[in-house]
Amino acid sequence: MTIAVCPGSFDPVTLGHLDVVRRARALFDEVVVGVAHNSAKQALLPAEQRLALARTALAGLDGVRVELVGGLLTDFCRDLGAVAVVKGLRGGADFDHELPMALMNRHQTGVETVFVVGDPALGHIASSLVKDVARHGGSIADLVPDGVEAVVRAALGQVPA
Ligand code: COD
Repeated sequence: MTIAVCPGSFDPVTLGHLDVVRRARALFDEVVVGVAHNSAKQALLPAEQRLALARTALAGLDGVRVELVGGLLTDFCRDLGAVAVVKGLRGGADFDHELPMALMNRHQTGVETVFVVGDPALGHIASSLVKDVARHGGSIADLVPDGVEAVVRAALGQVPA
């Protein structure tokens, strides 16, 4: 039984994330989606809301569950017995950003990072851009799973929660 962890901020979960999780699940017996805090980013949605949205979006995907990452990602992986971290790549900039983390994580506990290339049709989707589009009044309906747009708009103060 091989377990992999798909970590992210999921602020909010997008169709790009779902693509990465599905690709990870095709490689590993179980995928644990880890909703983490990115210290380099100020989150729009609180962790519990990011967790709930990711759980709803991934409900029904066999062999996939969603949990909060409390401390270090490597401790989370070790506690689960995960053999790999799976990250998605949209291009070279993603790889440059991810490589130092992959090296640091392997240095800490030996956990490997597996990179999957995302669907290029979703390569324009990033949570930060999704929030920018919503913030300026654009539609994000075709970028995020059902139910996410309303939560983002409420968090931005555009509609009642
Ligand atoms: N196509 C392909 N991949 C995609 C797409 C898309 N359209 N959208 C997102 N992804 C991938 C990203 O490349 C990333 O791999 C993953 O999905 C998650 O993305 P985000 O934006 O939700 O999450 P990030 O990038 O903010 O990552 C947050 C983490 C906290 C998980 C990350 O910073 C991390 O792994 N940190 C390590 C924490 C730690 O323990 N640090 C100490 C040692 S380094």
